[in-house]
Amino acid sequence: MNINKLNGLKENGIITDLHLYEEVGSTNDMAREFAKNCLAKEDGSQINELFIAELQSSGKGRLGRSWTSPAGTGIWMSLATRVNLDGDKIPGITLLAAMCVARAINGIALQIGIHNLDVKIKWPNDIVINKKKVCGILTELITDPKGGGYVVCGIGINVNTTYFPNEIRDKAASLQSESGVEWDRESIVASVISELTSFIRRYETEKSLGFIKDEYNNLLVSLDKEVVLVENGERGEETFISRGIDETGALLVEDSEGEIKRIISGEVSVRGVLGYV
Ligand code: BT5
Repeated sequence: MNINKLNGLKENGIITDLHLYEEVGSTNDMAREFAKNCLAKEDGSQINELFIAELQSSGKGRLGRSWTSPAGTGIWMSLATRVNLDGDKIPGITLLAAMCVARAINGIALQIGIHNLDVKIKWPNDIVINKKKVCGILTELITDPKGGGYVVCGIGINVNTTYFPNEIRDKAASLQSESGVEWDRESIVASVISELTSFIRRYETEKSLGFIKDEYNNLLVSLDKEVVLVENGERGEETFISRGIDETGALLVEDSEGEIKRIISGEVSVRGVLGYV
């Protein structure tokens, strides 16, 4: 990662500081430590601090899962920012981040002359290309007892990765594997972070995801398709039709009687009837 190409983020006031590491356990853990210190010192109301690593030795997924983060080929980054939002609004930040990643990939693809990349969002926290996962997002909250707190939004993007371990080979992909060309990691970081910081500020004011809803739903891999629900690792028998998110970020699914059920991220996940997507 070329730090000089990222200095603009700081010079333009988009982030307050950038921490770039060769190797860490997890950038989310670095960002959490930082946020906890700010909280202890009651010092950080304007914080937008970015942590990036070339390699994560224990990258984290959700629910104790791990995130494969080999050296130099991907973007492993976490944004720590103070938010004035209640806890139930925090999962919405994952949806904002997914939207920013999808936009960044699509925008840069056009600039470099790629017109047919099938970039989709798999609610709530994955970006897929050709139905394979290229990005995962892990949002955590460090609560302030006085209200709000710090959000750590961790984003992992497989950019120029060409080798995946056996466990994820069938479902993982990278921008390079799906487009056949190398991508500039710094341009993606700059695009995602400048948009994400402004989306988070807007979400804080509006307390609703209404401003991304339509565009998000257009990018949704499952929209108007059959899905099954997975609860505590168990695939349900019943099939539903995915109808996209509402303003709160819940996924609406319709059963065979036409009844709509709201799925809150974190409680249940959604799979295509034939597998992961
Ligand atoms: C996620 O969890 O997708 C959240 C991943 C967040 C990673 C970022 S990197 C920067 C920051 N620092 C961290 O420590 N984490 C964040 P989940 O939905 O639970 O998916 C995890 C599952 O994705 C694993 O169980 C694997 O099946 C699969 N997986 C692991 N590594 C992958 C990779 N590099 N590409 C695609 N799939 C992967």
